[in-house]
Amino acid sequence: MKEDKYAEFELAANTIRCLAIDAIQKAKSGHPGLPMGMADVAAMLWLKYLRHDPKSPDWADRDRFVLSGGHGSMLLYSLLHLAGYGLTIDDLKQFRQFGSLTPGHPEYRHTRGVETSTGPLGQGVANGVGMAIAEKMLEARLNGNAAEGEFRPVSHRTVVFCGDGDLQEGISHEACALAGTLALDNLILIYDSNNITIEGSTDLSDKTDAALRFKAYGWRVLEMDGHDFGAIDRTFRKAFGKPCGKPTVIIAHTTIGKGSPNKQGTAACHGAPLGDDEIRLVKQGFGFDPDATFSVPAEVYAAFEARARKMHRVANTWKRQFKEWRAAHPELSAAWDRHFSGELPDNLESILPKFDPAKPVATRAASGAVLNALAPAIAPLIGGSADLAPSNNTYLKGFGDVSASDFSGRNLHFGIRELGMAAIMNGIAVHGGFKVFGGTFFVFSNYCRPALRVAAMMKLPVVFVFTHDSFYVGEDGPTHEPVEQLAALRAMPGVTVIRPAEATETAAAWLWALRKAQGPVAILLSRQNLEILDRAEYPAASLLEKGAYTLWQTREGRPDVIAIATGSEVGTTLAAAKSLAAGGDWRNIRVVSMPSRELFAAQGALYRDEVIPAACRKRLVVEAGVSFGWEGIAGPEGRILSVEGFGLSGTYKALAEHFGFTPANVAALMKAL
Ligand SMILES: Cc1ncc(C[n+]2csc(CCOP(=O)(O)OP(=O)(O)O)c2C)c(N)n1
Ligand SMILES: [Mg+2]
Repeated sequence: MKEDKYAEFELAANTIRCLAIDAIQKAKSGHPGLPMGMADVAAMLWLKYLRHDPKSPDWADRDRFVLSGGHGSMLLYSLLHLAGYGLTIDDLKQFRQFGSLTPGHPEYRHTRGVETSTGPLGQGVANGVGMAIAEKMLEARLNGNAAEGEFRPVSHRTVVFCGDGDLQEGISHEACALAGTLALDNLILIYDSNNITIEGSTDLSDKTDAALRFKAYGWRVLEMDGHDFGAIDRTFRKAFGKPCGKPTVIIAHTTIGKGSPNKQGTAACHGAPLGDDEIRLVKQGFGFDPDATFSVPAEVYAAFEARARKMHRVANTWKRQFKEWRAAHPELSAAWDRHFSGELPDNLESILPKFDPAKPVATRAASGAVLNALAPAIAPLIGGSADLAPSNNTYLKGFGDVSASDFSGRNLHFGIRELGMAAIMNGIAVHGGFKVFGGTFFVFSNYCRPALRVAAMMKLPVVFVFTHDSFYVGEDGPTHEPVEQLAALRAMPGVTVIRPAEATETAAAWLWALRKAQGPVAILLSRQNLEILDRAEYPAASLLEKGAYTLWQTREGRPDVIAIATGSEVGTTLAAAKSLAAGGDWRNIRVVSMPSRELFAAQGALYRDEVIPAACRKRLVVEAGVSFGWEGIAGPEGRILSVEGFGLSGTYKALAEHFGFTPANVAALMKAL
């Protein structure tokens, strides 16, 4: 009897296993262990618990599903095929092939139903935490005071599959500790505890008691045999039942490669095709035709279709109730649109703070003023810092903190968890509803980098506020003074790096980041005060959008020398040029402010040649970082004033002298060209 009750799930799970191993065999590469090990859990989840509508993959209130171990992508593709997301058997046959909808690891916005790109282990877990945070924050904003049983437009969960690898990665600690602190009871993490990774048993490197670990984070810990359908069902009933005020981890004890008589339970099935003979044995073991490939029993399609029909009804009911809700709650309905339309007020320029040209200000402080001026007008704008808000000036004053007891605030306290922060930002961004920023010292952008890379790949318009952007940090010394970070960020495709010269460019940088960015933006800001450019005297700061512009020139006409600077070096370079002109130097010196190399590179050749004419070969580049990457702009006769080693400890004035970042030295370099 017991078996009969779950026969449908077992058949579905075995079908998933066979689709996965057939596709991997055909591709001659891939990872069968995870799909086979998690097939039972996945079948139960997708056939009975996950609330989603394959017919409307963008349904705002769907449960989010993340496969953090992206190497097990065939599990997800098999599920997407069976569930009716439009992925065909032919697509599965193209697994890992050029241009297919079934690439090696799941790719966001490439395959319908994939909620986030996964592959770099651990990040999917943090993405899931970000999704759950976004959901909670939307609940607090949009559900009003709907009573128990009344329609609540935001009421979904995030379900994440993770493996040993995801939990060995440090990022899982960062994200899960925060999830526990925020009591994200809308988050369910299902741990594929098979005790196997690539090199063999996890005993080789990790004897952590996962249950104790998650208990210590403040999670609810459930455990189950991941191959006992009765146990899975019971555990899910609990996990998906009434929220318990904590995130839930389900430790699923599983066998990697379950169903493969000679390879299950060993690392052999982690990441290599099983081989034709073994696949035949697997199918025989399931009572399937060993000669049939990519075969799906009619009952399995029928089971998934029945679930899809039911979920379609659920989604349609939601949509109908949502319409009624909109009519009954015009204010909440307007709030919904503010969060989901992506539209910004068009009067943003007029609400920007006015900076007094007589009062130098650090660009980090200018950024804080800009953020705080914009925040009241842009409700979806939320963010925080990795414990450096007072230094990063990222706090939105008067808008409250996000905490376990109140998600209505707009300030996130990520804790000292830069990588976790970056991956959580990605989760918030893919979830939808918010425009998110995160801050830390620029030197620690290295800690954010793995998730920033995925943000760039996913083209997520997240904004990084990186302050203390050069050796001008001063006394904190070389561990805190970025030098190679600028070049490193610029090397990453799809990231827009903006290093404003002063306050007015800082405001322009934020406007660009909020309005136009199609991917991640890093705004690099100074610790030290910088002279403000009086825009009555200089060209408009909005020229920042072109990446570079002529800021000043000795006189009209063809320049003899072009000095190109970014960020805090613009002021130094301008002072140098002016001192030469005032001293009667005959040369026509042009000073170019280049806040963003990426934006400049995106301009047409005409504009680029207008700002930096090919004919003018006497060029000086001034930037407080390594010269790497500037050679093309400096040209064969140019010079680059840079910092090639790590910084030093001392007052920033002493360091500026030491490294030659003074108007006198810059003027001497201009002269020597
Ligand atoms: C950050 C990162 N490091 C390394 C890898 C390479 N890698 C892919 S899968 C894997 C082992 C994962 O083990 P586990 O999560 O237990 O998966 P299972 O073998 O159980 O399928 C490794 C090291 C990766 N994808 N991401
Ligand atoms: Mg494992």
